[in-house]
Amino acid sequence: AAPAVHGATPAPAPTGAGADCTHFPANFMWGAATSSYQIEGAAEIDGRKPSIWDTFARTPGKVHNGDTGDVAIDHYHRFREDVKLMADLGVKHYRFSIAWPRVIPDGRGALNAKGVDFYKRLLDALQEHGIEPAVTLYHWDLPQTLQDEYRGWEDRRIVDDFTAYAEAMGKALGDRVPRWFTLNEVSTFAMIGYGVGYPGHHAPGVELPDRAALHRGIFHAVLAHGRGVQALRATCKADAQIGIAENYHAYAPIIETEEHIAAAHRAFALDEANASIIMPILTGRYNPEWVEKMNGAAPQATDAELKDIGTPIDILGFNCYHGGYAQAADNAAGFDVVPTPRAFPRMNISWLTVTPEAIYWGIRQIADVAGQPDLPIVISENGCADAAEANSAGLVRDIDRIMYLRQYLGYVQRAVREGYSIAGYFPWSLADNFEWAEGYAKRFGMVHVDFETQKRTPKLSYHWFQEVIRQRRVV
Ligand code: PSG
Repeated sequence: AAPAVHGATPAPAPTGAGADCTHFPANFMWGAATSSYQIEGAAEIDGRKPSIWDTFARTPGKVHNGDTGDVAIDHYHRFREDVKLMADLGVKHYRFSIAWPRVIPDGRGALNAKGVDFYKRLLDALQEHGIEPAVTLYHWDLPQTLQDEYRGWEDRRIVDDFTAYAEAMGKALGDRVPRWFTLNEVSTFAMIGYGVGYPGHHAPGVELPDRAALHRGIFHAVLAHGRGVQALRATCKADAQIGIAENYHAYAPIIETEEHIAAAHRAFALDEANASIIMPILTGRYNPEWVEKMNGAAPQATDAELKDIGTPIDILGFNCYHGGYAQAADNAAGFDVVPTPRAFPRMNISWLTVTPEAIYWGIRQIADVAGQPDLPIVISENGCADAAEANSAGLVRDIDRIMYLRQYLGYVQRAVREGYSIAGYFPWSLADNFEWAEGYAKRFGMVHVDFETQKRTPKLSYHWFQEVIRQRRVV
């Protein structure tokens, strides 16, 4: 046996409820996150119809290795085991999404009771373990029928169809779900999916829209969000927290001086995704400076539409993976975005630079720039792919993920310490899953999944996060 080492006892769980310099507050929400198409499988079971992702993934050449979500991690049949993994992890919150084409197979019209029943079984299992659900209505699996009929988000009709879907889910599940997110990452599915056709939130073979059409699509999404909030508000429990999960773009000042902080704040306000999505949602208006800069491509909204887009929300989900840097500059805009050097550290997937400050500045910019210092923010996603190998006992030692999460969580804690309104942290993801156009080649899970046998094995990061939750600090 190894000799005893003095001072090697792990810190005890904290006793007080409040946050101090080292501990997160006792009521801080620790969770895990997933999405329907990425985990459920059961693509043709119990009346589910295809989504645009089924179509995309089944089109040769679109997804790495020809992978699809047909089976994924078979969560549809194995959700009890997955809930047990969450319970053992120690999370009291779970963010998942509802597959629209499972519950309303053609996107509008009659509810598919068998599809709704699946989510009721899942809610039952969560309740048995004391885990609170946080439900996303739209995590990119648009019913294919709506894409075929009117090109999905590009058409105004999507607003009414999404609102009706939100109302139907509020009625079916609203008595049991305390937290809701309307949409996941408008900026990703619109600007990347519709804008450049990758990672493919666009029907195959359909021509990509021009910039003005792209912004009409984004406009439909933010309007659908606002109307969706109203529909949920009308159908859910009075104290339900309703919001959106968005990966708005955060900018860190190159150095923390007054002038660079001001420059980063301006970079945030004028960023094309922020100016067209999170800012109108939180302020009920478009920044006139941005509208002018867009030279006719910004959306035209009536006062009534602006009011709907800006419908007050109770919670903001911040999906944060990386961010940009800005500096004060002697130009008309007053700032420069500093390009991330090409050889910057990355987390095993091309776009994921290690920029942990972004999570702090993203929280702060909601307070300082969007003018919402009291809006509770939860980190609704944060995570990375790993390149770790298993030891002889089968334990994936993903110290790369732990290194990444430690740094980001440290900056979340800085925001807590400084009094910003940050209420929870949901790493992406509970388990390895279908990583969109990357298929199963990129693993974002704290639990390893053998995609052949569906065997789940907690990775080292799972044990690390368990200890973070127990000690309520970055360990
Ligand atoms: C987020 C950000 C970028 C690409 C993809 C995402 N980016 O900056 O280039 S997707 C986001 C999503 C979830 C994914 C996860 C990891 O909500 O479904 O699996 O992040 O990519």
